[in-house]
Parts: sequence; C-alpha cells; structure tokens
Amino acid sequence: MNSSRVLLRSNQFILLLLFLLQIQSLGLDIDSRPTVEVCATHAISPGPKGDDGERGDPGEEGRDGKVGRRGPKGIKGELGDTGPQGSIGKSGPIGKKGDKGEKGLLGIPGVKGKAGTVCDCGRYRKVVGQLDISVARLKTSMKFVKNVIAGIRETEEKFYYIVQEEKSYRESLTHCRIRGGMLAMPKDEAINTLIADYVAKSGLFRVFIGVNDLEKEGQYVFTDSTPLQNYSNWQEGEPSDPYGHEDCVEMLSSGRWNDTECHRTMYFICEFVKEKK
Ligand SMILES: *[C@@H]1O[C@H](CO)[C@@H](O)[C@H](O)[C@H]1NC(C)=O
Ligand SMILES: *[C@@H]1O[C@H](CO)[C@@H](O)[C@H](O)[C@H]1NC(C)=O
Ligand SMILES: [Ca+2]
Ligand SMILES: [Ca+2]
Repeated sequence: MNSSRVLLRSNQFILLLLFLLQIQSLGLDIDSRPTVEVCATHAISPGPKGDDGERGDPGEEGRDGKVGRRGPKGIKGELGDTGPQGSIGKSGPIGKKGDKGEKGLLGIPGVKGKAGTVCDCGRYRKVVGQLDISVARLKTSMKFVKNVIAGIRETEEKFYYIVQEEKSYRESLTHCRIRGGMLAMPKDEAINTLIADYVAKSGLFRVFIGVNDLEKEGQYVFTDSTPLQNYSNWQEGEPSDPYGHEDCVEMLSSGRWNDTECHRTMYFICEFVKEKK
C-alpha cells in the first residue's frame, strides 16, 4: 500500500518536472520577470513539504587530522639484554722494565763431554797446585838441590859442591856437616886440580877449604884432623900469618892455598862421600 503511494508521488513529480521543462523550451526563464508575468495567469502554489529522504551512503574517509601536542615523558623502560662482545682494542704503550725475578731452579745436567785428546790437564791442576805449595815450603832445600844438580863435581869416591853463600869458616863447617858432608879436603893433586877448576869455572876468586891450624899455630890439619903430611899447595909466601890471626885456609882460583882470617865470609866447597854399592 505504502510503496504504491510512493510510486504515485513519483509520477506526479515527474509530470511537474516535464511541465517545467516545457516552459523552458518556450524560451522563457523561470526566474525571469516575464515568466512570472506569464505564469501569473497559470500560478501554481507549492505543495507541502515532502517526507525526509533516505539516509545516504557513508562518505569517503576523511583526511588526516593535525599533529597533536607533544605528550608527557614516558616511564623508564626495563634494562636491555647484554650486547655482543666488542672487538680487541689497540695495543697500549710499552710499560717500564719489571723487577728482577728470583733465580730459577737448576737445569738438567748436560751430556757428558767427549774424552780429551792430548792432555787432561784439568785433572792434574789440583795436584800441580799442591806441588807448588810443597815446592814453596821446601824452597831452601830445593834451591840447594838445584844448585847441586847445576854445578856438582864428582870423583870415584866423592861429590864436590861449591855453596854460593857467603859464610865464615865455622859457619861453612856447620853448613856442610848438616847436609851430611864436610868442608872439602884436597888431599892430593888430582882432587886439588878438580876443585881449582871448579872454582875458576864458577867465576870465583876464592873459597874456604877444610884446612886450618886452629888447634896449634903453624900445625895445619884437615878438618878430619889428619895432618898435611903428603900434600899441600901453598901460594908463594904463604902461610904468612903476620899477626897470628890467620888460622883458616882459602883456595884461590889458581888452586894455590892461602891462610886467612876465619871470621871472613866467602863461598865454600863441601864434599860428600858416595855410598858404597
Ligand atoms: C902419605 O903417603 C904415604 C905413602 O903413599 C901413605 O902410606 C900415608 O898413609 C900417607 N899419609 C897420610 C896421612 O895420608
Ligand atoms: C891471602 O890472605 C890475606 C889475608 O886475608 C890477604 O891479605 C892476601 O891478599 C891473600 N893473598 C892472595 C894471593 O889472595
Ligand atoms: Ca895461623
Ligand atoms: Ca896468609
């Protein structure tokens, strides 16, 4: 019923619309005065207000609004996760020299060395050192022995040795005796020649020999108390003993004898009897 009424009104509206169009085709403007004058005779009074139209479709989405004001500061967020490890940094400058460390432990002993070729000298060094001490201790004896080896003379029965130390006659006697000998006694020409040659070859002028007249003035004897019975070799004019003080005898490099004072000091010659084999 309602739809038919709507349709009817629609038809009436169309008829009105056609009518208005006809007027326009006659060259007359609706709004123009003449039209009003024309329509004055045909005046149509407006109808009642129509019903409300149907609700239209939703419009298109509107444009974005203006940016609003800055909001208040938010609450502090939670602590984030630990980040990945960074790359190694640059090397720093060289530091100062550190303190000296403590001495390390002893190393492993080395391999035993090769055997020596010519002389294992290190082995004998200690022994040689000890020998040096012994040599120093026996210096006096060694000197004597060396001198003996360097300048000794000998016969079938005896050794002769000139001691190159200046001694008095009595000191010379003692010196020879403590070494197991006696002041040399040239009891024949052969021995006298041997001693004389020894003195001369040693570059000496005189040595004490074992002859004296200490016991009794003018009666010369050898130090073993045997008298000068078969042999003597006095220098021309000797023994003189001008003041009675020359009781000891020296042999000159010529082999001649001369009585002289016993307290004088000079080199002397000892004799040592060879041991019988
Ligand atoms: C002196 O010589 C003789 C004969 O050669 C000898 O018999 C005598 O024992 C010798 N005297 C001394 C003290 O040597
Ligand atoms: C012999 O001895 C005496 C006293 O020492 C001395 O004056 C004299 O020059 C010596 N004779 C010789 C040849 O050396
Ligand atoms: Ca005398
Ligand atoms: Ca004299």
